[in-house]
Amino acid sequence: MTHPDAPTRARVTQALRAQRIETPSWAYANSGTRFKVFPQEGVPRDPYEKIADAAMVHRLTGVAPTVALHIPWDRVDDYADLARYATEQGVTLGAINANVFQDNDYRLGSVTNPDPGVRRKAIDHLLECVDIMDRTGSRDLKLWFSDGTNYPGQDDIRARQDRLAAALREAYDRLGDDQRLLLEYKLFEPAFYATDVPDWGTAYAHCLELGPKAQVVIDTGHHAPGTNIEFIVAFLLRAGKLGGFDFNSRFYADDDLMVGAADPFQLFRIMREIVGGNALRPEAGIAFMLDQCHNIEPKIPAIIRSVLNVQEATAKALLVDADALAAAQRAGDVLGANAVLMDAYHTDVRPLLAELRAEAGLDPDPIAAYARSGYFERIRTERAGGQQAGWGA
Ligand code: LRH
Ligand code: MN
Repeated sequence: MTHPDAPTRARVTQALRAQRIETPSWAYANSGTRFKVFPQEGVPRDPYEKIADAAMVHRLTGVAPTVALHIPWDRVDDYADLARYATEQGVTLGAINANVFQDNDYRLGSVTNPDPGVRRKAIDHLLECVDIMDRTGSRDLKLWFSDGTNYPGQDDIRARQDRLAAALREAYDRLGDDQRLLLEYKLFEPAFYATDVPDWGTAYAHCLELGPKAQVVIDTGHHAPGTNIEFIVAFLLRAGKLGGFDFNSRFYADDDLMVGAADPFQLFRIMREIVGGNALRPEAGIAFMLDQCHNIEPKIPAIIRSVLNVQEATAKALLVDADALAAAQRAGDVLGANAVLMDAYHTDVRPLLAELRAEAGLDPDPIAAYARSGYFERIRTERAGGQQAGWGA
């Protein structure tokens, strides 16, 4: 499809203008692998500087108005002041990510730990995160548990599920009316035998048990190779249990690379299910978040590139001729139906997105605009001293 007709262009551009992508505070900070964390110049030293960088991404892209926080990496004395600062910068604070995967006490698990004292400590952290949400005005409590075992027999799989369910119940019951609990699953790592929330089915079952304010987060790097993620998207959307995404991409495991970098066709297929399920609009309540680590590449340009990758996949998904697709599917026209999808996928949507940015008063090329802005040179100088932020692992 070379140039969409006027009605199609109007429908597509209206949807793209309403798109909202949340960037993660930790992607602006130092990160790495167990082998090495390579520090970079200009990296933020505190949550305020992380928010300033996120605000720069929003100023250049126009579609990244919220920043996810991670506790304790983003712990501050005054969360209301942090929220005020974010607003001043033109963004707001998004999901609050709990962290029960870095304390020595959690060697054998956090909320699933055999020791009730350790479980209590972990649950109290989840409750503290809801207190923080009350002060930041955040809607989502995002929970990922590294909990699991490394050897068969190490612990009782069913007993750990009972402990997990009890902890989730306590956190869920603490939520306010407009707050949600988003449960993230991951196949393995750091546990290498059994992870307590390993897949979408386990997360879905726990969210069903909890209630309407509990939904599943799909981290695109958390599946076994070959997993059809768009099937999971379609299934959870249909069930009203898809709360959001942690977007990134991978060639092998949880590589946390830029979304769309390793498999842009997969991202297109995922966004196709979102568009097909009429779930792109903000009112549908899906949190489109990035969860990435820029271990060797410059962080802010990488996040801008990632936002653009999501926009491009979304634009292609919106260009799918839904009527032609439905007709081919009804007719059992296998190749015809696939061709309709591929036609949209092979459409170069970059000119359309560049026009959209220009219409919004933004530079058509945010990456070039960032390079010309002098922002990096400024933060490199301003942030020369002090302790750079990171995962503290
Ligand atoms: C776990 C995970 C989770 C976060 C962390 C930063 O791999 O995807 O979403 O808490 O990364
Ligand atoms: Mn994640």
